[in-house]
Amino acid sequence: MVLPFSVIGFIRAVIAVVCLCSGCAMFNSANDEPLTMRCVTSLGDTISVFPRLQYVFSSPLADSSVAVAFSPSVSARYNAYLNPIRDTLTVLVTGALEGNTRYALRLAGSVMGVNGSRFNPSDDSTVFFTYPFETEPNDTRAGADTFSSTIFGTISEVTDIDVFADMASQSQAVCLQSIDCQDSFYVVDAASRLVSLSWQMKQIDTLRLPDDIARPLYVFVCSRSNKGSAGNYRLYSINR
Ligand SMILES: [Ca+2]
Repeated sequence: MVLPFSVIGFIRAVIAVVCLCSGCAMFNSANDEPLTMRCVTSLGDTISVFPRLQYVFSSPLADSSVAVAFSPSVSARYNAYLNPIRDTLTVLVTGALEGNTRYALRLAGSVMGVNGSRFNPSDDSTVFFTYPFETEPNDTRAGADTFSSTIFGTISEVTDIDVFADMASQSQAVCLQSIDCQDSFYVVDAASRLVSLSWQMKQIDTLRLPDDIARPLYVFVCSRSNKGSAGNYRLYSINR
């Protein structure tokens, strides 16, 4: 019997669909790989007390939200959110973690990828250490915090002042990185000489110190009063 051309075409199409579905099934079974979560933020030895950590999953998640858990537990404000295609988790800490502290961060519950595989909190965790954080009250020289390389702080209101004694004997510059704000600073040396920047509006302001500066130095961090800006910052020195 000779089948009409249109019937042969139909049969071929059915066979193609069956093969395609079969191929998909094989692909699915081959795709049953364990779901993994990889931290793509460079953690180094020590990180900010206001970290922004990002994790990439090996498969987009079926879940619409993900919770994380810090150990030790934190009272700082933070958000954990997925990107629109649900394959990247961002953990943004906007309050301050404890300074000089070792933290472990893991998922608070298991999540499932769209391929059906799961990632459990026990599967992996991120460990990091935080830089020092200011201790209030530190509004005067007498109550100054000390720092030798890096310290973080918060100008909590426009009238707040944070004073730090720079214990580094070789610092040639003092730098202030404003985080989501515009803080300001100036230096008073041991001979009560004021050293300040003529212009401060960058995210990172760098103040070069004169060679004859009298140590120890006191760094005064404050808000930019004419802008009314207050917020988080990183203070650090550059050594010779
Ligand atoms: Ca203060």
